[in-house]
Amino acid sequence: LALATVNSPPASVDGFVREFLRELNFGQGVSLQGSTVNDQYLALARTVRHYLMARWSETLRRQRETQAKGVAYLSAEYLLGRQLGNALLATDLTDIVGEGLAQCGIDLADLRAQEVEPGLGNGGLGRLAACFIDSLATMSVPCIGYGIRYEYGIFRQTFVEGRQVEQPDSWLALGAPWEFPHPENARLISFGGSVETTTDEAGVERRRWIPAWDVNAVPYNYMVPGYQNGRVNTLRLWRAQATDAFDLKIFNSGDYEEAVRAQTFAENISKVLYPEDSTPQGKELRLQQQYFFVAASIGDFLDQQLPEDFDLTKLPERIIFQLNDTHPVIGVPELMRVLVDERGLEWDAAWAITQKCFAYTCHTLLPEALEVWSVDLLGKLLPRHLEIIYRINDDFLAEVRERFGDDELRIRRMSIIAEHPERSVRMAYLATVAGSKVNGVAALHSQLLRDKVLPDFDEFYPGKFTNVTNGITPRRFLRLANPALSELITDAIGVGWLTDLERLRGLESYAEDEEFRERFRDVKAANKRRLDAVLRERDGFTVHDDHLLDVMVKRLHEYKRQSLKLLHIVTTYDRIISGEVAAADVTPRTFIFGAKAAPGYKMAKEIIHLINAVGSVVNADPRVEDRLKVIFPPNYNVTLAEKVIPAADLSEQISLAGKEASGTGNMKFALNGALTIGTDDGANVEIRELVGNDNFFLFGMLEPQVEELQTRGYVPSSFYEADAGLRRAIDLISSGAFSGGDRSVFEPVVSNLLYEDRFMVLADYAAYIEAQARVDAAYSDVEGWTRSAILNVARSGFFSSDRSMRDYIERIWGTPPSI
Ligand code: 26W
Repeated sequence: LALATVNSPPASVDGFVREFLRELNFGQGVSLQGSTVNDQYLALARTVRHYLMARWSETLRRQRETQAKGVAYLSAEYLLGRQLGNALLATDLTDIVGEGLAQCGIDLADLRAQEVEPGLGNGGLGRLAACFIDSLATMSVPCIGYGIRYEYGIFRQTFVEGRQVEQPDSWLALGAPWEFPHPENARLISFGGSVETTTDEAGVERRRWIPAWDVNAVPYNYMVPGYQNGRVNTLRLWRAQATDAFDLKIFNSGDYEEAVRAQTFAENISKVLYPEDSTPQGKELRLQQQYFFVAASIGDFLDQQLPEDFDLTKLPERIIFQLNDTHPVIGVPELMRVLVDERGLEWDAAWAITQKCFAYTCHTLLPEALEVWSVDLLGKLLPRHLEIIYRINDDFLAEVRERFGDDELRIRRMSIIAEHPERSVRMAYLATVAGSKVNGVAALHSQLLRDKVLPDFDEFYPGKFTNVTNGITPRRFLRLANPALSELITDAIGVGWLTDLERLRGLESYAEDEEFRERFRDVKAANKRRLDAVLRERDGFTVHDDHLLDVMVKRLHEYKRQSLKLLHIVTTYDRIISGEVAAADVTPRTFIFGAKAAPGYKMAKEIIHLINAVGSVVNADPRVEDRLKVIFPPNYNVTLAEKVIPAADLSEQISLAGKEASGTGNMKFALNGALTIGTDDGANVEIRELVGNDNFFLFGMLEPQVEELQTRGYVPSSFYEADAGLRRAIDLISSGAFSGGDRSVFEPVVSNLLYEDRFMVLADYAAYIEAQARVDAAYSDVEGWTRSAILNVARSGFFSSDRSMRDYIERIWGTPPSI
């Protein structure tokens, strides 16, 4: 029996050193003297894994025993960030490991810096999934995360003459110490072919899918440790591998090249993350990816996680499949296919189960981001699934007819199948019809989802729509990213806040404490120096510690309005060089941008070029007297976020109202004591309500005003004509001042703003400039600013992803915490 349990190595410095050297010598195959930093990092990661192993196997054992209801989080993206620091925090081994490594002559920080983060996501949606699984593990909720083990994650961004150039992200190249591959548990995933009617033993006619080709889905398991609670959940990512049939071809056909091509074709499925953010690229490979991971995950759950004699009508008591946006929605017809075609259930029984087993989270409002798949493509790749979707739609529309009569307009509006511009499946509609609940990701977003995107469905399904405001894990984004602030907090309010973030309220009274304010400022200054050191080494940038640090980090998208931020910078610069203000009277500011553009998104790439161009000119102009600095470190990712956010004074959240579903960066900044300048959009609304108007710089049109202006007819050039400051800023860009006199370089950006401006940058310009003046005034009051910053921290407890998880449990999942 003793052999059945996994034992942890001793949690002592000696115990750790022994274990570490064993991994270095026998795992990595090197002596301490002969080891590289990478050897040491890999050995350390494996050693830390040992300490999590007993908890992991105990978690799995308890799950088998209790069969408690759990969550299967289905997400095409997980933007995890580095693992080592988080694993050390979860096991409380940071000090022991630091000391043990020091005895070996190694600096823990050097090994942490060696880790390449798994960037298996694009932005907000992928990072949210990572925060959620962290919170569920910490709250002891049974959860398995399912996704894709991309061989190449989000591209590495470089700049060549200020323009974005993408490089492959070979995150696996130096070893992957956190993963546990299980090729023996591979599952066969089929594609293509046709559907036949057959008669079963009972003489009943059944549809049967005869696929044309298949690939293996190989599971790779990753530990998801809870914070010092003895629990380790699982993240299971699937890798595509060619089946033996492909190998056989190599021998049989004699056409070696063709056989290898076929193998490459199959394995391409998990080769690379699609770097598009917010515009669905209707690519066949993308649909293959989606079906690949969802079919593997649902099959895995039914075959591996349930007892053999399980009564499938009880499935909703065991699992909820949470759909992270529409990417996994093909799971709906897949579960129907498995239940009806493979397990022999009647359609209605299967549908009753399916409707209880899925819930859908929508992460957008942009119409172009709502996924549709053409019926042609679906029919070619997944013919049986297409049939099932048609049947779901027929049944659904029959219900609509029953309620509303032959209201053909309504039927056409609500049909899961769109007829124009080509016949296609609206995945968000399918998810809404199939899901037990549909949620948006912030209060405003959920409201707009009901009112603007899916109003017919809201009317048809009372009670189906709900909100769960996003959250962020305080373990990574406060404790790990900002140890200095964490220590200050603990000194003030004691321990316990890290798993009960509302306790930060206890800091409110400290906002009035002069000595605390000074310590708080010291922390901010230290974080700026830390960022300075990182950026110097990484890109050669400096961060002045006497500058207001003004930060805009997020994907580059027109709706997020990096160009509005740019117009503010250009206006400030113009005021200096035109002599309107003395440089000495300008609040010294360093502007930091971080943003990747989808490789095919032209305008976004032009804006990146313009940011870099403005930066080069402003930074080098002696008239500015170093009071403005624009820095744009390439390849913004989770690792860099952890250094940038704790140093920030001002958080830029300036999307056009009604366009940003939630935002989560906004929460990270507030929690780390930055003040927000922001529109009334996404979760900004809730941030402002909580931190208070006095501690937030609100500006810009509200969503109804945006709507109104749109209907009235928006003419951006009229704002240009009417505002001298705006005119000067735009004219300065057009003049070639940032492009060596060449007026053509930024012409596309300028004419887009003047004649199109889909996201109303020019309409909000004046309000933004005015709000930035309020920022300058507030910043000059050092004590007042610090007070506001502390109140931002104290009042951000709501934005813990632990709270988001409690809301999901209560409103959607009904999964009680396990033991
Ligand atoms: C298929 C193409 C595609 C790819 C990504 C369509 C849509 C997306 C996502 C919806 C983009 C995304 O990441 N959305 C963001 O989700 C975050 C987490 O909920 C929110 O905080 C952001 O506001 C939202 O833009």
